[in-house]
Amino acid sequence: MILDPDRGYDLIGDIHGCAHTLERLLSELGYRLQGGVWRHPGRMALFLGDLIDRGPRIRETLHLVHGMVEAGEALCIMGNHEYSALGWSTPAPADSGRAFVREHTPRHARLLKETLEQFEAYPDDWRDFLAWFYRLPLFIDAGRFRLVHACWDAGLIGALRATHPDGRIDAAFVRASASPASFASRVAERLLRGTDLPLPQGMALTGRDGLTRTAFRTKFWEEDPQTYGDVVFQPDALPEHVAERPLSPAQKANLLLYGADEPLLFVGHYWRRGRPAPIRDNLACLDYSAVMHGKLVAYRLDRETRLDPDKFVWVEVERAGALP
Ligand SMILES: [Mn+2]
Repeated sequence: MILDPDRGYDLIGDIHGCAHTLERLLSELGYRLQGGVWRHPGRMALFLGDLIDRGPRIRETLHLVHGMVEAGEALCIMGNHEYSALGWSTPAPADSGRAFVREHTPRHARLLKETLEQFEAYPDDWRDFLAWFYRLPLFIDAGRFRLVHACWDAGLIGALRATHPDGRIDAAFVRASASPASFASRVAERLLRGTDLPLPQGMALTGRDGLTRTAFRTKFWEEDPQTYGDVVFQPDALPEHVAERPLSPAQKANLLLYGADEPLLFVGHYWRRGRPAPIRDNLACLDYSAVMHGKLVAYRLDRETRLDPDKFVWVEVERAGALP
């Protein structure tokens, strides 16, 4: 996808239903509500996915972003939460042993709970947005910069492009992903959830989001890592004895490396904390846990080919009822 080189771009991380915070951020960036759509005279917003789930104004968020995309004021890629909503709503193939692509377990239900509740009185609206999720590409490659929700895997993206040149998937793709070994499942997992490693045998960690996991999220850009601690990339630290564990040769061989000389890459997904900054001068994560009372973060991209630490803009999310 080739974007207009004369336009500036504002990349925006995971919103998760924080529509008021998004309005504050857009306002801060100089966008104004005109004719029902947020617009900027010379810039375009690029959303990194995960518009839904967890937050208080999911429906408003979808209307806002959808309105901007329809008006040509924004583009939006798919996050793992939109993909999960499609999987939840899509019957699985008969031979898969599942009823739905994303099984209706209590854990999955909990993640989608706020979304389904907020759309309970608007079933047609929800059906329209599910259809719209298929319009959201899994990645955007604009040449000098790239967007993906969690992880740029050049091999899988190359293969996906052969069948889905614009990065948009369809219901057949989602149905195929009911089988964990399928190409569709590998693409969705890798691009939208990133890379991970299993925790040592029998170990499970409970994250800030209250979910218990037997794997931890890993970096896909580390040159020559030696230990688990060198590759961990998530808000919850590994216990020291796990962080010190050496990576096996097989684990090292399986790690991805997004090179320091590749185009600028923007991701969301990782629940970062602290002051927004580049990870490396060609890599930024813009998810700073807005829905967990963190920050909603944007990066203002112009013509630069290396990220500028001074071009991050953010709004703090205030706790409801907190004193000013
Ligand atoms: Mn997210």
